Amino acid sequence: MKITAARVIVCCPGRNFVTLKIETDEGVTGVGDATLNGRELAVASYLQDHVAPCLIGRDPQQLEDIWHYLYKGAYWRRGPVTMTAIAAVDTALWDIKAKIAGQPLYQLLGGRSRSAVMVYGHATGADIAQTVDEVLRHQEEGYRAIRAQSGVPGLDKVYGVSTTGRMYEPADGSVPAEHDWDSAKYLRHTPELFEAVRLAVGEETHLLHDVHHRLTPLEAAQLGKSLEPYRLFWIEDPTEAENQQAFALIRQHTTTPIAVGEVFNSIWDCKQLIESQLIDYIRTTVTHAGGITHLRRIADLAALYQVRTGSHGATDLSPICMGAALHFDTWVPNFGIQEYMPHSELMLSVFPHDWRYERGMLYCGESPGHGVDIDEKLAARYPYQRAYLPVNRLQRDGSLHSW
Ligand code: GCO
Ligand code: MG
Repeated sequence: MKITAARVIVCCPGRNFVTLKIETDEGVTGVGDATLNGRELAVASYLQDHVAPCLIGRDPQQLEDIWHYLYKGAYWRRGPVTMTAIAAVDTALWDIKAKIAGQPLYQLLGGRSRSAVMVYGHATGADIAQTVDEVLRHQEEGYRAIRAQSGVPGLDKVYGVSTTGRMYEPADGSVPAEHDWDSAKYLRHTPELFEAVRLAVGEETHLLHDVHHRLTPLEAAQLGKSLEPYRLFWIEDPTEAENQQAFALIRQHTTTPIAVGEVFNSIWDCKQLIESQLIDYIRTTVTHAGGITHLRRIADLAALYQVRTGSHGATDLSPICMGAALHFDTWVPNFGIQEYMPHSELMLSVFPHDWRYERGMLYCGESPGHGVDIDEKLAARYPYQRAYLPVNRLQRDGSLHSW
């Protein structure tokens, strides 16, 4: 069997998605997600101009060799653009391999470790009262784990809080929007939020929170300590993670569990965090961390240190990523939780899929492959529209801060 084409499809059915479709001389095809929010066309070009010509004529079944060919063969290693492109190829090739075997993908990984995948949903509100209402609505809908974010008094636009009343979708505009930030205001507000939320939901529901890289290590330690009475499932990205050692300081001061890794793209980004047991959950995804082949290496390393998976699952990852992630989650022994931000009906119709959500759990399908495809005709009706993630500035003097 030989690869005959590798085509990049860029579409915007409400938000941008980049998809790679690999075709073979025997008619079997596979798809992979290559969406890197706000930098979509860089990955599209990487795939189209540099990767696709090297794939033609190769045996699609040799996906391990192709992974290393693309990783070592580029000479320039790692980075979000490269690793997202490699991930798309890897996901499409796993799809093809499983279709050839006539098996759902999780069977090729080692089979089923669980009957369903526990997810967390997003509850956001402009203030504490609205957030509590949203958390209760999610609880009634069957969610067992809920992420709570709320507006902060004195701050205009805050990460995770929708300004339109619709689902939160941060990428927008012909140039990046500007948000403002003040860590002291946030640190005063967040324990009050979780006191109210915990009181309202009772003890059984898991609660999560995303700090979005905004605190210093010491501030993050203060936050973790102040949230201990409310027994969170995790705080996510409490500080920037380039310096992995920084997490040691947070760890010394708090037992609130920590999740990191949605912006990581390789095992090297989290090696020290995992080996020194500085985190509890690793959030790397199929799409941004080199595909199933590389994510499996990360999960296996994590298992040695009792770190569990908690894959990123925002709407900027396409329904293809979700399909592949659910096969991975169904197999991976050290599964923790899966993020779930539902896509719109339109987005879902562009990506026909066999996975489904039911009362707080996601289920991968049983059809051969990862179970997701792209309707190219429909996708062609929604051309790319430039959109950026916001930038963030300190309220006190306008200095640029992590968003
Ligand atoms: C999350 C994330 C997202 C990111 C987004 C960036 O935990 O879901 O932080 O909301 O901000 O994926 O593209
Ligand atoms: Mg996050």
